[in-house]
Amino acid sequence: MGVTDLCWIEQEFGDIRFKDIRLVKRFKHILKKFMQQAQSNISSSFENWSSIKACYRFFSNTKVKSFTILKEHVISTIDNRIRDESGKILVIHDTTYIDYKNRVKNDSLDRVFRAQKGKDGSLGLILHNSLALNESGIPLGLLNQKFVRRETINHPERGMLTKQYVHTKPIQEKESYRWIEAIKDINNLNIVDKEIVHIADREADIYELYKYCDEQNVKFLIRAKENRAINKEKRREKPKYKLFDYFRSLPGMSTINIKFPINKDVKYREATLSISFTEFTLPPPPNRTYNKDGKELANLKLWGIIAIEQNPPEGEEAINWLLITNIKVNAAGEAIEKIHWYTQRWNIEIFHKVLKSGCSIEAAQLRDRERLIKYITTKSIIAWRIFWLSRKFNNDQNASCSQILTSLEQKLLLKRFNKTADPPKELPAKEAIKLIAKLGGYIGRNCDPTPGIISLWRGWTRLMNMVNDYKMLAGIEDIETCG
Ligand SMILES: [Mn+2]
Repeated sequence: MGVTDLCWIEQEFGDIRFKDIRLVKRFKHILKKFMQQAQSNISSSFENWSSIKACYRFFSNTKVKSFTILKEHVISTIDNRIRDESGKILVIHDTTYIDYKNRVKNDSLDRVFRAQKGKDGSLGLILHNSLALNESGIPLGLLNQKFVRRETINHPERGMLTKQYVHTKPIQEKESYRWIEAIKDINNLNIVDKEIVHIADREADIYELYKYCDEQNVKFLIRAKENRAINKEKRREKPKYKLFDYFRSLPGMSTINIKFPINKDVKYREATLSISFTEFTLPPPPNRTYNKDGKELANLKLWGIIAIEQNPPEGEEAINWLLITNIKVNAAGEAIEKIHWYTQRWNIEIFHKVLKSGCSIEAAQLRDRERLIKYITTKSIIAWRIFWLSRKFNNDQNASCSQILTSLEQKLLLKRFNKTADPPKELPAKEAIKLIAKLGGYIGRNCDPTPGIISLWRGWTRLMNMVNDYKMLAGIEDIETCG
């Protein structure tokens, strides 16, 4: 099975139903084209005007729902991939802001703010994703996706549209409720026999999220933001301990070395972390009230792990993480495991980069909110697939090249690098990935790390163009069959 033929699309979306059977066929064709031309927008993904028009018509058809597309991918993620995993499933949550500047002049989009003093932010969409990974960081698929609506008001002093301030509202009415809602939705999927851990950065440090997880026995690992009062016995008691001060005062219990990604030329940096952990109780924040937030405001029993970098290199910000979890941490090994999970959070940033730069969703020519959402949902599946491809076969020593490429694609790839035209049967997928990345600018000396996702998608696009040109010149029909 090759990646570019329809087989994976059949596997992933075999059961998808729109109200019209022709729409199913169209959808699969669009996916195939998007996969071949990941970086293109609609008009350059297709060869002729009628296909372009058909694609636009697909996204504007009211019978096509983004919900249907996502749901089918979520089911396949669970049934085809999560089921096969033996370890824990890490679900990483994060929000990305999709920017359409001010070229879309309608109020179906949201103000997404960039730091520009005295100017209204640009219009766009706020996308909250929940991506499932296994413990070695292979992305298994999306389990949830939300487009958050942002309420804006005219700020009286600044004289501009701004995010509405909502301190006085209950959590269900706040924008931050998305973090809890996503976890609830995933919990309601009832994925049985798998241990799921929800992971998020400091934005998700929300009492109600911890409370929901506590009530539902849902596991989480979240980085703390607020220096909350902890270990109080009575609600009105004057706090003796603050979260950060308390954990910083603990003696170091262990050290670990981690390698983690950074946004620089060198992709990774190593760090030695000193670790301490202990349990604590988290009372409801003082501004929660009976009327606004209900009466069940429990003291939660949680564990905290603090990881502080020893001797960070000059000019680098030292790692200083305080992670909160409702999974028991009684031994250094258990604390270290959680730190490793947290380093996997970075993968959602990579996913968002693939979606925005790799799949060019900000270059979409669509204007309407609903159409954009359907388009972005479709591209999200392509972004996941490319990401999955790069991870899955970088690690798997046994995978063969034919799991990713059709024989024609293999031949052209090898020819391009002056290798024998008949691929040896044992050419590993890992080598093919390297060659594809080389097409995209990866140097691939022995000392280089495995190829990054950027060179991979660039190389991927080039290879697909080579294949298309070859087919055109040789007069080969694009036959769409599977099996
Ligand atoms: Mn974030």
